[in-house]
This record gives sequence, C-alpha cells and structure tokens, in this order.
Amino acid sequence: MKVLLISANALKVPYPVYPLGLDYVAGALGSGYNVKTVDVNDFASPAGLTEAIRDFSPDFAGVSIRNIDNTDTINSRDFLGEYQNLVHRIRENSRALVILGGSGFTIFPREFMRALDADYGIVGEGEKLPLLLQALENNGNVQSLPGIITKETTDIIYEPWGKEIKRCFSPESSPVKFYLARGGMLNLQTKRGCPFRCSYCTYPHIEGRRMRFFPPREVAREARKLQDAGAGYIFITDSAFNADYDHSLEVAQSFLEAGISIPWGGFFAPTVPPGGYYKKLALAGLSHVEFGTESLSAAILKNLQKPFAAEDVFAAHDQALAAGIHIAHYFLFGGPGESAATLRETLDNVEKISRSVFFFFCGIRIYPHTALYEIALREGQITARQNLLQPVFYRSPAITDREIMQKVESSAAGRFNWIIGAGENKALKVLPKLYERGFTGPLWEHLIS
Ligand code: B12
Ligand code: SF4
Repeated sequence: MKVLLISANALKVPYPVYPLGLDYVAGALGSGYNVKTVDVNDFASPAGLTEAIRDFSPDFAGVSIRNIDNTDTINSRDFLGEYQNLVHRIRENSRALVILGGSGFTIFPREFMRALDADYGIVGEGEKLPLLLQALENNGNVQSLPGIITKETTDIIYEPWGKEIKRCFSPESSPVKFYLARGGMLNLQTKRGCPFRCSYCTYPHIEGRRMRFFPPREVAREARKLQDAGAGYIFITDSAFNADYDHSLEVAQSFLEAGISIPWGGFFAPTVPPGGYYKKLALAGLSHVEFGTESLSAAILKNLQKPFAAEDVFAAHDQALAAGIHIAHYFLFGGPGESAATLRETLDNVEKISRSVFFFFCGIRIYPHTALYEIALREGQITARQNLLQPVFYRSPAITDREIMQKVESSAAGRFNWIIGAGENKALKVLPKLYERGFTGPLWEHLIS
C-alpha cells in the first residue's frame, strides 16, 4: 500500500517550518508501507505537486494541517482555501482516501472534516495512522479506534499515544534539502505534553497534560543526525522546554556527549530556574530562548493562569542574559481583566527588561478546550454552536482593541526590538534575504541594539 504524506503548510513567516510531525507519522508507518513525504513549499508551482501525486499514485493521502490562520489581528490570513484546493488536487489526480491530521486539525477536527470533505481524520498524535490503515485493509471497525474520526463522528476521544514513538528522518529527502537550503533550520522534540494550564492555550489539548519524556541520549542521537545532515540550527518544538528542569538538563548534557556543536533554541516558561541552569544549557549550545511571558501585570498573569509572577520573569531573564543567551519575550494583550492600568503596568515592566526582543500580540484567539473559551461563552462573546475556525479574539470589556494598539504602538515607536504582530512587520521582512545569504537561526537577535 502506498501512503503519500503531504505537509500543507505554505506559510513562510517568520520562516518556513520543517514538517517534523510527518517524520513521526512516517516513523510509525515503518517499512510495512511504501511511504513518500512531500511538502507544498518544495514545489515551484501547483503543477509540480500534481505531477508528484500522479507519479506516486497513492492509496492513502495523509494531509498535515498545522496552521489554521496566522493568529494575527492586524494582517489576519487563513489558509482554508489553500487546503481545499490541495484536497481537490489529490481527488482529481488519484484515487487515494484523504486522511487529515496535525495540530491545527486537532483543534478543529469536525470543522476541517466538513470543510475539506475528507474521508478520515486523526486527532492528536499521528502514530495512530497504522491502526486506521490496518482497519481499512481488513474491513475492521474504524469508528471504534480512539482518536480516529469520520465526517459522521460526534464523540471524539482524545487520548495521548502511549506506545512507541519513532522519528524517520531522511537526510536525502527533498523536504530536508529544501529547509537546509533556506536557513538550515531543522527541529526536534524532547518530550510531549505540557503540565501547565494557561487559560488560552491549546498545547495541553494537542499534546496532552502529562509530560512524556524521550530518553535524553536518544534525543541527542536525533540531534546529531540533523547536525550531520547539515543543519545550522535546531529548534526544539516542546511546548516549554524547561517544563521539567531535570529532563532538560539531561538533554543538554547528552548534547555535549554527542558532540552537538550547532546552536539551538526553543520555547521556555519564565519560571525561576535552578542556579546555573541557563549557563549549563548555554555550554551545550543553547543560543536562543523564547519566553512565553504574555503579561507583566500581576492581575493579568493570574487571570491567564500563568505559572509565574513578574518577579520570576525578571529572575529567569537575568539568568539567561548572564549566560550570554539571546532572549525574546512574547506578550498577549487584551485577555480577561485587561484595562488601561494593567497594560500600563506591563509596558512599564517591559522597560525593566534589557537586551531582549519583544513580540506583542494584541488580541487573544479563542480556542475550544481552553478556560478562555468557557469565559467567553459565559460572557456571551461566543455561542456554543459558533464555528471558531474563522478566528474570534477575546474582547476585554475594560479596553478596546484600538486603545490597546494605540498604547502599544506609541511605546514601540522607534524601537526595532518591539515587534507588533506576527512578524509580517517591516523589520522581519529582511529575514528571507538573510537566509539566502547563509544566515541561520531565528535571527531576531539582530533587532537588539
Ligand atoms: C514549535 C512551534 C512553532 C515554532 C516552530 C519552529 C520550528 N522550526 O519548528 C515557531 C515559533 C516558528 C512557530 C511559528 C508559528 N506558529 Co507555531 N507552534 C509550535 C508548536 C508549539 C509545536 C509544533 C511542533 O512542531 N510540534 C511537534 C510535532 C512532532 O507535532 P505535530 O506537528 O503536531 O505532529 C504530530 C500530530 O499533530 C500528528 N500529525 C501531524 N501531521 C499529521 C498528518 C497526518 C496525516 C496525521 C494522521 C497526523 C499528523 O502526528 C504528529 C506526531 O504525533 C505548536 C503547538 C503544539 N504544541 O502543537 C504551535 C502551533 C502549530 N503554531 C501555531 C501558529 C499559529 C504559528 C504561527 C502562525 C504564529 C505566528 N503568528 O507567527 C507561526 C507559523 C510559522 C510557519 N511558518 O508555519 C498554531 C497553529 C494553529 C493555528 N491557530 O493556526 C499552533 C498549534 C499553536 C496554537 N496557537 O495553537 N510555531
Ligand atoms: S502557554 Fe506554555 S506553559 Fe502555558 S499551557 Fe501553553 S505551552 Fe504550557
């Protein structure tokens, strides 16, 4: 049986992202299937993809739906039309059954099944795909498999995968070559799951709340494969790399033992680190920390259910800075309780943070399975039947979006390291040119003067 795995993500801002999820899906399928992975970014024109579909003539087409939209209130873009065209292209050029999966799909499975008229979908981890294919080959009962859905499914079972997880990384594959030629950034997972409960966040729903750790030495072996293939930078895709300090330190130690010499970075929670934590990570190559800070107002941090206070952010920042690491802080404005006073408190506190880039998002998107969803429902901002595939942003009753934007814009004026929105901003437009010239990594550190 032939399985064509397609990464549908054509978004290149802030940079194109290697479709790591499909490496795991291919790893789960193993040698029992004839598997080919393609990436829409890798084709100069849609005709190239059509040809690839025709040539391979798959029995199953697994489509990875990562982004729903760019979650940007200023330049909002959604990708549903692109995905519909892709599924249409698969249907026109093959007899493959269309199976959807991916993080974006997992947030809105029913909506995507309907909008794309797909045959099957898998919520959460794609390691379940072989179970679906076996059931289809044996005329088994597909509906009884947890997490596997059709357009008719009403009750969806979200269950983290508890069995083997194996990545299939092929240095010679066309998608790998594409990313190596454009910035050289590849990515890596060290665990799945996030134990925190930030009120707006989808990650615990996508990956589960319980952390499932990959053995550090195995992680380092995977990192070494990326380095040997020519990667110039590794992004660790964990929800929060430091959610477990011991495991992350063991990973760093294993990187040293495995001879990882390229820089790496990832998302961190700005919780108070143990002494010397960032120094140890820096010695193992950590070069960039992206803190999910979101606010520096005590009331808002509490409302967003963040697992830290403003003082903890300063402590984490200072330790990372002292270790010589590049730091970015992400902010989310306009959540429950946001007012002119809380915004002022945050912006004043931002001034206390030195040598960092700040990414400010004005407006928090409401996703199902989050506490914010329940709040928005109670406040009548959304209804239970509402289709949220088209982005809806929470509105704080105490301040308008316009006021938030004006205040943030006036504080950010003239400062290159204060970025508003998703990075489609002028300062980051230079990134593709830098990647073409051989620069690697997220590169936002060049905005810090
Ligand atoms: C790391 C990350 C980033 C990093 C990526 C860096 C890098 N080089 O890899 C950075 C910071 C660059 C980033 C940027 C953005 N991101 Co982001 N990111 C993530 C994060 C935390 C992890 C993604 C990941 O790689 N996971 C690890 C892999 C192994 O998992 P996976 O891809 O989900 O695959 C598994 C399953 O989904 C499934 N699967 C995947 N494909 C398929 C296909 C089939 C057929 C099947 C059956 C199963 C299947 O099986 C896989 C293995 O179990 C997710 C949140 C999350 N926890 O998932 C958000 C997330 C994907 N990002 C999101 C968004 C919005 C963005 C941005 C648009 C933000 C912005 N405005 O700039 C950009 C887009 C960038 C781009 N070019 O696409 C959203 C997407 C949903 C949405 N609202 O559209 C997510 C889900 C977060 C959220 N808000 O809910 N991101
Ligand atoms: S915002 Fe970060 S720390 Fe909070 S739940 Fe989401 S991934 Fe976990």
